[in-house]
Amino acid sequence: MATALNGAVEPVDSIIRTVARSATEIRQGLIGRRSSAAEENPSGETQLEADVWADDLLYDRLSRLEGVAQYASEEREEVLDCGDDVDVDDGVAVALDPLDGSSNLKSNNTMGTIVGIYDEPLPAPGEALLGACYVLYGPITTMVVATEDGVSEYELGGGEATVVQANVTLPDDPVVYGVGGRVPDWPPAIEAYVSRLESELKLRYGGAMIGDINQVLTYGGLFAYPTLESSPEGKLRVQFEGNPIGYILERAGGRSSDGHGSLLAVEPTELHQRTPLYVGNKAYVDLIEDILADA
Ligand code: AHM
Ligand code: MG
Repeated sequence: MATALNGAVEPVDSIIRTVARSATEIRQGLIGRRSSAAEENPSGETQLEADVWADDLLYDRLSRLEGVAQYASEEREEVLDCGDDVDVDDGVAVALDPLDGSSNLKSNNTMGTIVGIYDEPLPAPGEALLGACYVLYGPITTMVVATEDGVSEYELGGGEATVVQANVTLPDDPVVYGVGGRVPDWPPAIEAYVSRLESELKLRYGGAMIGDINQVLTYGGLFAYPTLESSPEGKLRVQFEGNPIGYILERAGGRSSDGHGSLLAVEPTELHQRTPLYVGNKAYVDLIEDILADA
């Protein structure tokens, strides 16, 4: 039997392995699926054919796995119950962003898949995560997996996940930053924060959080999609984006915040709830909390 990825126990290991296998297929299936679907997702964003297709594929694979009790995604209104005999209290719930940053598909740029595995019914706080992972569809396909044991990076190919780095930790000497939203929409506190970031770090912003997060994990630094004048809750969603990414960055030795405390401590009341998000090296996450506390 194969060794568990990053020490994950069942059903977390099966879920992560299934995502890894599906990723190669998803990458291939993006060809010809770059146009808009007729629908909007529950956050009011236009879906691409690829968003809907990847969501269906992952639902099909993950909902069959033993121990998976619930499936939810950024592309569906409601939580789906899986199987007839899996009690939500006994099984796990998976929450996915099937194609994060899919607006990058038109210009053929980086995208990702994000997965959070919770041991509580959805919507659930990040503190209920048993593990999380993301796939990065870059020049090569990689996967970053976090469990209680820490964080590992894998290369995906030929149906195999090959470890390229075990014990991934954020570099101590941060290099890059990326902050979402338009400058005229940034509250004064965010403008002040970004001024500090740009005086000390190098800008890397690609329009897909997973690409930018992988830059932060590789070089150290800070990624934020902050509170905006037009949207105080920012853009990103707690269940599908904030919690899994916060969990991964915290397990890698960094911090996550909604501007006031760890993302993992947010108690969600709605499945598609949004949150401002600040993740990366501790000093820069502490800094935004200090600036917002004084604002
Ligand atoms: P999506 O999940 O619908 O693709 O939206 C999330 C994405 C993030 O990956 C990225 O950080 C952000 O939206 C980019 O937004 P913007 O186009 O405002 O820069
Ligand atoms: Mg997303």
